[in-house]
Amino acid sequence: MRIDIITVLPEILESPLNNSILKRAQDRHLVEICIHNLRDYSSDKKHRHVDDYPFGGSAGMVMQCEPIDRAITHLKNQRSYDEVIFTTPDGERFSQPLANELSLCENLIILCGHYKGIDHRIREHLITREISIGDYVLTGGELAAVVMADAIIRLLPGVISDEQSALFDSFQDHLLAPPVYTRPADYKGWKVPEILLSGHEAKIREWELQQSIERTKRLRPDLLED
Ligand code: 6GU
Repeated sequence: MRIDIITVLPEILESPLNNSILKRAQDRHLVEICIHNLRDYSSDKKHRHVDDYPFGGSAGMVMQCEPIDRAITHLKNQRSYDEVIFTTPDGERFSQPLANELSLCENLIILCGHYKGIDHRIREHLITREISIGDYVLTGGELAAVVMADAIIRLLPGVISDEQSALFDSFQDHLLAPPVYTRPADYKGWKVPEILLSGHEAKIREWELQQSIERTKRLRPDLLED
């Protein structure tokens, strides 16, 4: 998979995408992440501006068509893309099923929203999918792009060491994960549940499932309604 991210703030994306599991995934060529500075596509060679005042006189600045069109066209001339995603609080809600779906794509563009918004003609003509990560407003779409890229990349085959582990995630089966424990079995009198020390494999799996169901009923009953 290849993910191209277009942003005015490349620095925000660098660290989270170039550490730990996402870094290793790139080193092992399981994913290619390319970050593009939108200002490189500005026709204003001196100030490299990419935004302008909105028509109609409202407050704030709006990202212009031209730099975005040039950036996206430049990428599309090199390969075909499954989706051109725009991160925006008024988009479709990001979720595990959507991460699963996007993880099957070959090439993705993510355009990070900023300022007051982007010229609506970009959304009409170039964007294929508008996605929000939740009902709250961030200063920009960069953190949302990182969240989406992380959720998608960890699903790619080989990215997570235990190939099975993504299948057992909370949400994949509409259940929260059971609690986990490690040594020591008794820490200051705080004891690990007996069953986990018993060695009865089948009983332990049954206990974990019961824990998952109980935690889901108590903490996220909405997950069981679907
Ligand atoms: Cl994608 N962008 C911004 N600016 N705020 C958000 C968001 C995106 N998703 C939730 N809040």
